[in-house]
Amino acid sequence: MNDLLIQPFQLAWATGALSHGPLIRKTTLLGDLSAIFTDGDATQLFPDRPAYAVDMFDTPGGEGELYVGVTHLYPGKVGNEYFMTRGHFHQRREQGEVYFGLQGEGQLLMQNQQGQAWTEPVFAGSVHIIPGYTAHRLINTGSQTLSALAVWPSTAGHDYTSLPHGFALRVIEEAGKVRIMAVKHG
Ligand code: PAN
Ligand code: ZN
Repeated sequence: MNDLLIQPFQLAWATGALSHGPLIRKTTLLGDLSAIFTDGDATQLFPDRPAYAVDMFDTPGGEGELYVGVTHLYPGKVGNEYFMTRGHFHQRREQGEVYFGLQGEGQLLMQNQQGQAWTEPVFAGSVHIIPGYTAHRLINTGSQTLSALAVWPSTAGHDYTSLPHGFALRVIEEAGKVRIMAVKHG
């Protein structure tokens, strides 16, 4: 076999489009996210509107293996709160992840197990090292799609239930500006 004919997986850095590999796409609708927004009821006005899509290469999992995926988080707000991903700890808490900003602008919100939360701006070319034991969520504060590449251990798993009070910071629009605010009880 001629190795030169084998195409590697490909990522279009400017858009986050993945190609040349078996792909899985998971779309999350606004209607699935009522629990995470302050004005959760407002998500039910447009329950079928896609909030974000995650494309990932359908590669084998297992101990020591990595998954590669791109999140496309669409622009929008629920009330004054920007569209965001559900956010999670990894089931295997010690396992970290790396995010790379590709297009758009937003924030990566992180929170440790002691409840301390912080954000990093996400933009084309930004690199984010998410430590182990740290929950993470993307927020789109711009008017374009926010796309970020992620690489994480395939055994990490996603735990969506261990932030019963949510994250301790919220990202809202106030007087036309992005504001990151602390919330009581997270
Ligand atoms: C990402 C996230 C993706 C969607 O691939 O899974 O951004 O966010 P939620 O999983 O919180 O809905 C990742 O962090 N993987 O581990
Ligand atoms: Zn993750």
